[in-house]
Amino acid sequence: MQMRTLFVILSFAIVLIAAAGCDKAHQAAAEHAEAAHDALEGVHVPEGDPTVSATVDAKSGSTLTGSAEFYENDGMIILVLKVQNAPPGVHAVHLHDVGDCSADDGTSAGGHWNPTAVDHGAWGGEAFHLGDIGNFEVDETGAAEHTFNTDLWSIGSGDANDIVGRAIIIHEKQDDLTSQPTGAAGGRIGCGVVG
Ligand SMILES: [Cu+2]
Ligand SMILES: [Zn+2]
Repeated sequence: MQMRTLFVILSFAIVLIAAAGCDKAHQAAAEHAEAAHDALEGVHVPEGDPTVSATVDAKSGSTLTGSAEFYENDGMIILVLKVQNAPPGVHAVHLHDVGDCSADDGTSAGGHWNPTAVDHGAWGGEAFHLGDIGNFEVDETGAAEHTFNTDLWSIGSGDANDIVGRAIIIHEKQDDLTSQPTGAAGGRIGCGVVG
Protein backbone atom coordinates (compact mmCIF):
# COMPACT_ATOMS: atom_id res chain seq x y z
CA MET A 1 0.00 0.00 0.00
CA GLN A 2 1.25 3.46 -0.85
CA MET A 3 1.95 5.87 1.99
CA ARG A 4 -0.56 8.36 0.60
CA THR A 5 -3.39 5.83 0.49
CA LEU A 6 -2.65 4.81 4.07
CA PHE A 7 -2.76 8.46 5.13
CA VAL A 8 -6.17 8.99 3.52
CA ILE A 9 -7.56 5.87 5.20
CA LEU A 10 -6.17 6.89 8.61
CA SER A 11 -7.58 10.43 8.32
CA PHE A 12 -10.98 9.03 7.43
CA ALA A 13 -10.90 6.69 10.43
CA ILE A 14 -10.00 9.54 12.79
CA VAL A 15 -12.91 11.65 11.53
CA LEU A 16 -15.30 8.71 12.04
CA ILE A 17 -14.10 8.04 15.59
CA ALA A 18 -14.38 11.77 16.50
CA ALA A 19 -17.89 11.96 15.08
CA ALA A 20 -18.98 8.89 17.02
CA GLY A 21 -17.59 10.31 20.26
CA CYS A 22 -19.33 13.65 19.74
CA ASP A 23 -22.63 11.93 19.02
CA LYS A 24 -22.31 9.90 22.19
CA ALA A 25 -21.73 13.04 24.28
CA HIS A 26 -24.81 14.71 22.77
CA GLN A 27 -26.88 11.64 23.37
CA ALA A 28 -25.77 11.41 27.01
CA ALA A 29 -26.70 15.05 27.67
CA ALA A 30 -30.09 14.63 26.02
CA GLU A 31 -30.77 11.43 27.92
CA HIS A 32 -29.86 13.10 31.19
CA ALA A 33 -32.21 16.03 30.52
CA GLU A 34 -35.12 13.76 29.78
CA ALA A 35 -34.37 10.99 32.23
CA ALA A 36 -37.21 12.03 34.55
CA HIS A 37 -39.87 11.62 31.87
CA ASP A 38 -38.38 8.66 30.05
CA ALA A 39 -37.93 6.76 33.29
CA LEU A 40 -41.64 7.07 34.00
CA GLU A 41 -43.33 5.55 31.00
CA GLY A 42 -40.88 5.38 28.15
CA VAL A 43 -42.50 8.39 26.46
CA HIS A 44 -40.13 10.68 24.60
CA VAL A 45 -40.82 14.28 25.61
CA PRO A 46 -39.33 16.81 23.16
CA GLU A 47 -37.02 19.50 24.52
CA GLY A 48 -38.14 23.11 24.66
CA ASP A 49 -41.47 24.72 25.41
CA PRO A 50 -44.75 22.83 25.04
CA THR A 51 -46.92 23.65 22.02
CA VAL A 52 -49.90 24.41 24.28
CA SER A 53 -50.52 24.02 27.99
CA ALA A 54 -53.10 24.35 30.73
CA THR A 55 -52.82 25.50 34.33
CA VAL A 56 -54.88 23.15 36.45
CA ASP A 57 -56.74 24.89 39.27
CA ALA A 58 -58.50 23.46 42.31
CA LYS A 59 -62.23 22.75 42.04
CA SER A 60 -64.95 21.50 44.40
CA GLY A 61 -63.00 22.66 47.46
CA SER A 62 -59.84 20.68 46.70
CA THR A 63 -56.29 21.97 47.21
CA LEU A 64 -54.97 20.57 43.94
CA THR A 65 -52.62 22.55 41.73
CA GLY A 66 -51.03 21.38 38.53
CA SER A 67 -50.15 21.78 34.90
CA ALA A 68 -50.75 19.97 31.66
CA GLU A 69 -48.22 20.45 28.89
CA PHE A 70 -48.89 19.26 25.36
CA TYR A 71 -46.00 18.74 22.95
CA GLU A 72 -46.17 17.96 19.26
CA ASN A 73 -43.54 15.65 17.79
CA ASP A 74 -43.62 13.76 14.52
CA GLY A 75 -47.41 13.55 14.35
CA MET A 76 -47.65 12.51 18.00
CA ILE A 77 -49.15 14.68 20.73
CA ILE A 78 -47.47 14.13 24.09
CA LEU A 79 -49.15 15.13 27.34
CA VAL A 80 -47.15 15.70 30.52
CA LEU A 81 -49.51 16.11 33.47
CA LYS A 82 -48.18 17.21 36.85
CA VAL A 83 -50.25 17.69 39.99
CA GLN A 84 -49.46 18.63 43.57
CA ASN A 85 -51.50 18.74 46.79
CA ALA A 86 -53.99 16.23 45.45
CA PRO A 87 -55.69 13.42 47.39
CA PRO A 88 -53.51 10.28 47.20
CA GLY A 89 -54.89 7.41 45.10
CA VAL A 90 -56.13 6.79 41.59
CA HIS A 91 -57.92 9.59 39.75
CA ALA A 92 -59.52 9.94 36.35
CA VAL A 93 -58.23 12.54 33.90
CA HIS A 94 -60.21 13.54 30.83
CA LEU A 95 -60.44 16.26 28.23
CA HIS A 96 -63.90 17.80 28.51
CA ASP A 97 -65.75 19.58 25.75
CA VAL A 98 -65.79 23.20 26.86
CA GLY A 99 -62.70 25.25 27.77
CA ASP A 100 -64.50 26.94 30.65
CA CYS A 101 -63.39 26.32 34.24
CA SER A 102 -65.38 29.18 35.78
CA ALA A 103 -67.78 27.02 37.85
CA ASP A 104 -66.65 26.14 41.39
CA ASP A 105 -67.38 22.47 40.70
CA GLY A 106 -65.93 22.48 37.17
CA THR A 107 -69.26 21.58 35.54
CA SER A 108 -68.87 24.56 33.17
CA ALA A 109 -66.43 22.36 31.21
CA GLY A 110 -69.34 20.23 29.99
CA GLY A 111 -69.17 16.51 29.32
CA HIS A 112 -66.32 14.40 27.98
CA TRP A 113 -64.88 15.69 24.70
CA ASN A 114 -66.40 13.28 22.19
CA PRO A 115 -66.19 14.60 18.61
CA THR A 116 -66.69 11.12 17.13
CA ALA A 117 -69.97 10.59 19.07
CA VAL A 118 -69.16 7.15 20.48
CA ASP A 119 -69.44 5.49 23.90
CA HIS A 120 -67.17 6.22 26.85
CA GLY A 121 -64.44 3.63 27.43
CA ALA A 122 -60.82 2.68 27.92
CA TRP A 123 -58.35 4.40 25.61
CA GLY A 124 -57.49 2.05 22.76
CA GLY A 125 -60.51 -0.16 23.47
CA GLU A 126 -63.48 -0.89 21.23
CA ALA A 127 -65.06 2.53 21.87
CA PHE A 128 -63.73 5.56 23.73
CA HIS A 129 -64.12 9.32 23.69
CA LEU A 130 -61.19 11.35 22.34
CA GLY A 131 -61.10 12.87 25.84
CA ASP A 132 -60.80 9.53 27.66
CA ILE A 133 -57.18 9.83 28.79
CA GLY A 134 -57.83 7.39 31.65
CA ASN A 135 -56.46 7.10 35.17
CA PHE A 136 -53.28 8.11 36.98
CA GLU A 137 -52.01 7.66 40.52
CA VAL A 138 -51.23 10.36 43.08
CA ASP A 139 -48.60 9.34 45.67
CA GLU A 140 -48.79 9.80 49.47
CA THR A 141 -47.24 13.27 49.17
CA GLY A 142 -50.11 14.37 46.93
CA ALA A 143 -47.97 14.53 43.79
CA ALA A 144 -48.15 12.83 40.42
CA GLU A 145 -46.46 13.02 37.07
CA HIS A 146 -48.26 11.26 34.26
CA THR A 147 -47.44 11.09 30.57
CA PHE A 148 -49.67 10.08 27.70
CA ASN A 149 -49.21 10.17 23.93
CA THR A 150 -51.42 9.73 20.92
CA ASP A 151 -51.63 10.45 17.20
CA LEU A 152 -55.43 10.83 17.40
CA TRP A 153 -55.28 14.46 18.59
CA SER A 154 -54.05 17.59 16.85
CA ILE A 155 -53.03 21.03 18.12
CA GLY A 156 -54.33 24.17 16.41
CA SER A 157 -55.49 22.39 13.24
CA GLY A 158 -59.08 23.58 13.56
CA ASP A 159 -60.14 19.99 12.82
CA ALA A 160 -62.60 17.98 14.93
CA ASN A 161 -59.65 16.41 16.82
CA ASP A 162 -58.09 19.75 17.83
CA ILE A 163 -57.48 19.85 21.60
CA VAL A 164 -57.17 23.66 21.76
CA GLY A 165 -60.11 25.16 23.64
CA ARG A 166 -60.93 21.96 25.54
CA ALA A 167 -60.66 21.57 29.31
CA ILE A 168 -58.54 19.05 31.19
CA ILE A 169 -60.43 17.73 34.22
CA ILE A 170 -59.09 15.77 37.19
CA HIS A 171 -61.72 13.75 39.05
CA GLU A 172 -62.31 12.82 42.64
CA LYS A 173 -62.37 9.10 41.84
CA GLN A 174 -61.06 6.69 39.26
CA ASP A 175 -62.66 6.03 35.89
CA ASP A 176 -64.19 2.52 35.81
CA LEU A 177 -63.78 2.66 32.01
CA THR A 178 -67.27 1.24 31.43
CA SER A 179 -70.02 3.37 33.03
CA GLN A 180 -71.79 5.66 30.55
CA PRO A 181 -71.12 8.40 29.75
CA THR A 182 -68.63 9.41 32.47
CA GLY A 183 -66.84 6.35 33.85
CA ALA A 184 -68.43 7.10 37.26
CA ALA A 185 -65.39 9.15 38.23
CA GLY A 186 -67.24 11.42 40.65
CA GLY A 187 -66.75 15.14 41.18
CA ARG A 188 -64.25 17.42 39.46
CA ILE A 189 -61.32 18.44 41.68
CA GLY A 190 -59.14 20.13 39.05
CA CYS A 191 -59.75 22.05 35.83
CA GLY A 192 -57.58 23.78 33.24
CA VAL A 193 -58.22 25.27 29.81
CA VAL A 194 -55.99 23.98 26.99
CA GLY A 195 -54.55 26.80 24.94
CU1 LIG B 1 -63.99 13.84 33.20
ZN1 LIG C 1 -65.42 9.56 28.25
